[in-house]
Amino acid sequence: MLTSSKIYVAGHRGLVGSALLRRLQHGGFGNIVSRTHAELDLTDQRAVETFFQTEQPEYVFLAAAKVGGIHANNTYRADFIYQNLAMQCNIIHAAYRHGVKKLLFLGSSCIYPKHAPQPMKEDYLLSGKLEPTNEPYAIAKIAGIKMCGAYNTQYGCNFMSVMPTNLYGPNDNYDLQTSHVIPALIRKIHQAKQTSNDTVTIWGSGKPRREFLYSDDLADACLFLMTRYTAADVGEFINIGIGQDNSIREIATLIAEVVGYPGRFVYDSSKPDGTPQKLLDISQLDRLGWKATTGFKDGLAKAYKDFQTKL
Ligand code: GFB
Repeated sequence: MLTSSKIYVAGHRGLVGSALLRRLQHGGFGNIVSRTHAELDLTDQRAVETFFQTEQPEYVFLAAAKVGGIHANNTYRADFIYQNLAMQCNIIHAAYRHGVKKLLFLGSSCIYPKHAPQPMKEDYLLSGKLEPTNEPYAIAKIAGIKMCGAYNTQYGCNFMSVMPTNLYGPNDNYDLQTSHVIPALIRKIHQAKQTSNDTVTIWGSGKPRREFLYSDDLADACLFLMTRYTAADVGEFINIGIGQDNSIREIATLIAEVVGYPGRFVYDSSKPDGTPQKLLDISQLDRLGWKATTGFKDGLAKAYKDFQTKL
């Protein structure tokens, strides 16, 4: 991939896509194309085909997805499976038809079985039952991995799949009903501090463990893989994470420190815990020579700053 290459970032306004855009611009890549949702509906096959026909991108980052936290995944089950399957089908097929040189497909660590041994190695895929709260989303992401693999085998494409762990960073979704845990807790804890409320409610037991990667680190890893490796080098897909996790209770405590909130937490057991632990085995990525650089507390402080700019 050259700095003059034509690169399409699908989903450039989201948490991952916006980080990719920043990273590409920082790396001197100046020929980037993107479209907002209003300009191009990625679930519309004909519109996607016309876009590829007109723009002829050489490289594609497929970061467009219908995403959300545990409650959104569990509530909008049809939207999560339909929209994700449709978007990725349309983009991957159009990338093949228009001779895209390399495509990077972003999945999620929820593709692994609910009770997979920890840390989760790439070859644990499809070795057990999925977590029910996000099964439709996970099935769509598994289909994306398999689709990239099938196009590589049958048509000689170079479509690489990466599985990031849970993410956080600028441009996150702070809506309490649909967001992931970090933006939700940033908002709840900030509001409790502003209103001098001495408790904050945490969904579930606070015991599940999650690994969190800062979105700019993910973008850096994607660029590292895209510029140095082929899909064949990477295998079916590769995990991207930091190799460490924390309980939700510990994460809430860290956020309270960042925000400067002295109150305590109460737990709402009517809300689901989801997967008990999601920690990725990152030895493959480690062998290729990439490591995350943002410390968790620094990343949380940056995310809190981003939230404050949105107030
Ligand atoms: O981030 P989160 O929604 O997604 O929740 P998952 C992680 C954990 O935090 C769960 C708890 O145990 C939640 O019950 N939690 C505590 C909260 N308080 C809150 C809160 O106020 N809001 C939210 N959202 N959670 C998603 C999947 O699973 O992770 C997706 O549904 C995707 O498919 C994504 O894979 C990365 O980690 O449980």
